[in-house]
This record gives sequence, C-alpha cells and structure tokens, in this order.
Amino acid sequence: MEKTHFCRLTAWTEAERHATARGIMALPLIAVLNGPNLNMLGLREPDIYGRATLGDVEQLCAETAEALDLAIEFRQTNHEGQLISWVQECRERAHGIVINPAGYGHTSVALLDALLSAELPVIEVHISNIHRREAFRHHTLTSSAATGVICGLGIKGYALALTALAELILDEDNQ
Ligand code: CA2
Repeated sequence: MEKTHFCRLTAWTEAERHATARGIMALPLIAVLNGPNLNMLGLREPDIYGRATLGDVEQLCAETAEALDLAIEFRQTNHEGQLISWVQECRERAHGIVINPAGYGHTSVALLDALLSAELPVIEVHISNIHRREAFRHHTLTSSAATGVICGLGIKGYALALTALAELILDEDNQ
C-alpha cells in the first residue's frame, strides 16, 4: 500500500492554485509509515486494535492532512529494511514523519538509527496502550528518536500526530 495525498480543505486563492499546479508552492510533506502486521488491522484481534482497517487509517490521515494543509505519503511494509529505506528517503523529501513501527519499535536499533539520522520531527504512534500490555511492549527503542509518542488512543492517534506535526512545522517556519 503506497499512496500520496495532496489535499486542502480551505478554499485556494487563484494565486495559490497556480503556484501549486506549477510546483512553485508545495504543501509540507509528511510520511505516515506503518510497520509489520498493520495490514491485518480490523481483520484480527479487534479487542486490542479495534475494527478499523488500515484503509480506514489511511482515509483518516488523508482527511486530517487535508484540513491541516499537509500532503501525506501513507505506506505500510512488513519488512524492516524497507521501513528503514523509507525513513532514509524522508531526510531529503519530507517535513516530518508519523510512524507506527509496530513490533520493530521494540526491537530495531537499525530503525532507531535511521530515525535519528533523518533529523526531522517524528511522532511515534501506537494504537494500543503498550504500557497496559505485556512487559516486552513497555519499552520502545524508537521512541528516543521521537519528538512525541502517542499510544492507547486507537487510530485517532494518527490524526493527533498529524495535528502535532503541523504545529511543529509552523513553529519551525516562524522562527
Ligand atoms: O499498538 C500498536 O499500534 C502496536 O504498534 C501494534 C503492533 C504491536 O507489536 C505493538 O506492540 C503495538 C502490532 C501490529 C498490529 O498487528 C496486528 C495483528 C493482528 C491483527 C491486527 C493487528
């Protein structure tokens, strides 16, 4: 699954429409990256992760991005190296990262290293409250590269993460 949404809810001025169409003015790009097994969302374990599918998460992110004047690239992979390559790409292309590293958050020093070297604001999201679950889920290696971590709020955590990133980017621009 891999899609880019360029969207905006508020009305464009004529000048803005021309500028974006000609590539002069681009919306800030946020990579929304999802790790292993998240393609199973809504299909199994609804008591833990709810009934929303990954498609529903993508739609929520697209709608939220539209309202915030952000562009998003929404991706999911079951492969650690792929996730790392996507994070590496972000350094040159994106303004921020929302990542649900899933199981790799608990295990992957390599993913942590990639996130650190991206030098971008990162919000880590977990759908479930990992602190109310098994002890091995209480610690995430990747969180130390994150500006903020959201867990336990279901898929709404993705929308909150995009909102937080929009504010962080705006603050950066105003400095
Ligand atoms: O709560 C989260 O978002 C997690 O990142 C989800 C991971 C888990 O390893 C983390 O500890 C917390 C699991 C990915 C989702 O796996 C599913 C498996 C079957 C059905 C639905 C989801």
